[in-house]
Amino acid sequence: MPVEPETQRQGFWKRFSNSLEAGRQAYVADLKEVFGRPALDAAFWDDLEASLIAADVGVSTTERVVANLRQQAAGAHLRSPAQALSYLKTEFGGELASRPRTLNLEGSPAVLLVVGVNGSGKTTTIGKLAHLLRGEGRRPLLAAADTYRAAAINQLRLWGDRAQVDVVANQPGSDPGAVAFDAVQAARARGADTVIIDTAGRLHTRTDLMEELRKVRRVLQRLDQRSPQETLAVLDAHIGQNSAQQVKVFQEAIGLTGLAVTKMDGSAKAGVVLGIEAELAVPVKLVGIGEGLDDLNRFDPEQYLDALLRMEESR
Ligand SMILES: Nc1nc2c(ncn2[C@@H]2O[C@H](COP(=O)(O)OP(=O)(O)OP(=O)(O)O)[C@@H](O)[C@H]2O)c(=O)[nH]1
Ligand SMILES: [Mg+2]
Repeated sequence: MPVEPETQRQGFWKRFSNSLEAGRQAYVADLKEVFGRPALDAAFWDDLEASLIAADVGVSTTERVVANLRQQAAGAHLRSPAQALSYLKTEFGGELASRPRTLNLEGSPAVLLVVGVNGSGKTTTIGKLAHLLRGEGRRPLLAAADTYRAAAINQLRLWGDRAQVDVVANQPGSDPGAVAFDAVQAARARGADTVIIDTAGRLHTRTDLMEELRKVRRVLQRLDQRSPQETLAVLDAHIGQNSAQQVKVFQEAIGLTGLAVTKMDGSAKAGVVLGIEAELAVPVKLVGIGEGLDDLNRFDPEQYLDALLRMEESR
């Protein structure tokens, strides 16, 4: 059967885009090579800037830090690419350290509301987070407030089994606010100290979705003024800087206390953390690097920068 011209074009551009992505990854890997060079010449500055942009640090953040570095070099404070690397780490490190990123778990129970667009990794992050917190001696309980699809409820139940935590759920189509309410009451009755609430993420019903999230928040606040202790937006690292727009929508609608960046494994856009934090001033609190129980951790600026800048002492 002959291939439709339209399909053929799409196939080509898809492959084109994939090949750019592969090229990007190879290029970012060269950051180490750039810092290993002998001199701070024009090629060094060009390649440093291009590598940071390719890693999705963001154009304005990249331009700002590279301009600072060049100023240091002009003033002879900085003489080699190796020194540039430690300056850069100090500069980024200072910015990351200025934002509080400890998870607020003070409440009985502490309530964590997890939001984000479709497929960003909310449910998976919640399962992994329950496991992480349990490992720290806490007693989490999950709330299946993504009630749009039966599959969503079942997926959360599966994670509940894996992480060995209870899941409070209702029928598909039921009111998400009611599920959140039930979960907090159940946590109090059962002595669970943390409630993690899964929510729906479909952007095509955006207005409804935001209204629904506001409603869930109102229900929680009626139970406890300080709740939810955390409202976390989950972002897919592959989407990179473009997810800043998504974050803004959630930030404006319900307010955010932190971000969880998922799928950092195999993403060429690991620099996204720096650009998004600089632009939106919402701290990244969690990072996900896979689909296994242990593939989530609290964000650690030091380890992150070592990995991103490919520092020699990277652990
Ligand atoms: N490689 C990788 N895959 C991940 C990670 N986190 C989530 N995923 C995968 O991404 C897909 C979507 O994850 P979900 O947790 O279902 O995302 P969601 O935001 O709950 O999706 P909806 O409920 O449909 O809005 C699944 O196939 C997950 O296994 C991660 O850190 N790394
Ligand atoms: Mg989900």
